[in-house]
Amino acid sequence: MNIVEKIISSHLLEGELAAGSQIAIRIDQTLLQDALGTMACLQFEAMKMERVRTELSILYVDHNTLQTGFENADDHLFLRTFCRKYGLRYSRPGNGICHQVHLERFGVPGKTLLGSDSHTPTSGGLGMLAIGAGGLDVAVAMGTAAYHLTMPSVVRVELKGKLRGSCAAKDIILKLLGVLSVKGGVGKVMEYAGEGLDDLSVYERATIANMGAELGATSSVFPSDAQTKRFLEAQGRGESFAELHADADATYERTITIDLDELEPLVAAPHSPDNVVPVSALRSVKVDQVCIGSCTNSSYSDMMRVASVLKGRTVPADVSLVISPGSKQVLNLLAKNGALSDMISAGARILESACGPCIGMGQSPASGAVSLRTFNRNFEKRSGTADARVYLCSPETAVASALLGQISPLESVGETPRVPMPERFLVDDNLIELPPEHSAKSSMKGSAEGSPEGSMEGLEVIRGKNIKPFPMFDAMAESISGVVLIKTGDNVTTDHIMPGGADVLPFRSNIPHLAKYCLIRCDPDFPKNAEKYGGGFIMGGANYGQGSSREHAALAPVWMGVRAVIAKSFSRIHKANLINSGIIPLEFADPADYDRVEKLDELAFANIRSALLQVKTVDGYDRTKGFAFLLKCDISERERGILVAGGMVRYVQSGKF
Ligand code: MIC
Ligand code: SF4
Repeated sequence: MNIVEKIISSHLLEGELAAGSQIAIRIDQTLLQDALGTMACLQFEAMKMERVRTELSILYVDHNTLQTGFENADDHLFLRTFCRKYGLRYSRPGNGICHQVHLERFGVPGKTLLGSDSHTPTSGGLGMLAIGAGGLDVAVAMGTAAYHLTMPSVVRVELKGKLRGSCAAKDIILKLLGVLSVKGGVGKVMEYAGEGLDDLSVYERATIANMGAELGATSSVFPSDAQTKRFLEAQGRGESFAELHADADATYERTITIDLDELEPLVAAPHSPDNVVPVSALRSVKVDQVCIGSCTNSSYSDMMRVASVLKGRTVPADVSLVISPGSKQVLNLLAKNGALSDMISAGARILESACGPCIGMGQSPASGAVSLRTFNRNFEKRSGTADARVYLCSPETAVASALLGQISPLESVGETPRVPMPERFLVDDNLIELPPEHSAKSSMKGSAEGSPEGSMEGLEVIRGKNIKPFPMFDAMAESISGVVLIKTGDNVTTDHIMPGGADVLPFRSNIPHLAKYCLIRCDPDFPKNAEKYGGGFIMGGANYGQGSSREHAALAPVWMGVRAVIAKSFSRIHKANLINSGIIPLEFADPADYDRVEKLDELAFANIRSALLQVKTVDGYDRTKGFAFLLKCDISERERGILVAGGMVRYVQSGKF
């Protein structure tokens, strides 16, 4: 068996290990972050779940840390009191970015993790099967310790040779993105193997696993080996180590080989992570801003390499360099060993350990500026500046470019060796609050302490003004009709559908407010049209809904009366979010029909409810143009039940999972 099959078979609750079949697996750990967590917590309550039933469930406050009004602080209080009542750990603002902290403090080889953030697979860097999902799926997993998914196929990525010179782990995943594109991983788990792994630390592996999300992959997994053991021991968690390798006769859908000896430093140019070009081709591009951090590249090793390059130098006045270390642990180590002082002296602007500029929470670049970032997404407008040009690269390329004022490889500022991991990290979990029953009986050392039991009655969840109730939607009607409210091209991201940023993110439990921003990045008239026509349909191209796991990209449309999204194809998480929200995901049986149907055409789907329950195809009719067309609805039996019930909350309320 390969590693993925080993982990799935030891967690299998339903189904078989055949790629494409429907399975349910046991979930050991769940992760929520604040931006999606508020809604997930409201859904958990709406589904009348009583307690978390996993080995470990945790909520991190890392996205909404900018407090320009009462909203985010209200959310923090709600989340903290929710965690106390229902049995979750609570990672306070200041403790760091969810994926970085989870890797450091909770990831366990061979275990399963479901997180309400698309970069949850970061913990695959230490041999976990870590999957990103919508908040509703995570809420259900918190209450039942189960998750339903399609058994992915497994692609083996063989790393040959050794990372050299200016190259970094980021260049490995950028290389893969260049080869496979942002659609290339849909329905797959990337499993890494080969001699190149021997020299890759858990942090470097985590950078690669993190950006598997940009491939659209369900997850990315590394073996658990000597590097993993060293990392866990340095974190004071040696007892969590378990060796995990693929069997010699393991089979894969295919193998992709990357020769590390041949690799060169790479950059993803605007506006997509798969728009990959060599640094050498971009050397004349002047940079205005450089941002180092995010859940992809904010580890201790990343920061130390950056600090060692900055030491004794000054960033030129026409470049703004901002650095956000990924966790309290990392920031504290930099403070203790003097590296932070090297950064500050060079002119770097130090931000708190949080998502920050990656999600448009501050540091928006100047108009038309070039911003070079070590992040994982460079979708248009995500930085908060509509005409900024955002490039993605490694910390090595970022720091050299900051010093030289133009895109440059590390070698242009001299020889700088990779920084070894410390023997022992600074371990102190004082910013992780335990639910009351744990604080009484546990020491926080291990990560699997058994399900919390006992009633927490009397503990009050505090709901400030910013916390709005979860909106309920109707069950599916027998027949539906309406107009095509928008027609988009390929690869529309959830950032297009439901933008992030400082002005929108604080309202993540306020769907009516969020609806005003829905799809305006594609068509400013979308909210107006949805209101005018009383809802209708969204028409998308290929890979519709790629990117973030935010289910608000489904909840806002359903609130606006959208009953179906018709696309050439969907991203995995967004498709699940549509179903969980009661929106029908339909695909053109003949992609040529995409060209025939136009914006504002009136479409009718007679007896769609019955059709969905019996067959996998749906008949559509374009009343404006007078032609019939066929659509596919490729979903599982369970998903059909969820859809016709009017979404997951109603489905669970009716006694099903
Ligand atoms: C992102 O990187 O887009 C986010 C913000 O972390 C999202 C989650 C969200 O929308 O809250 C993600 O990646 O899933
Ligand atoms: Fe946060 Fe950015 Fe990572 Fe999303 S991608 S979790 S916004 S750091």
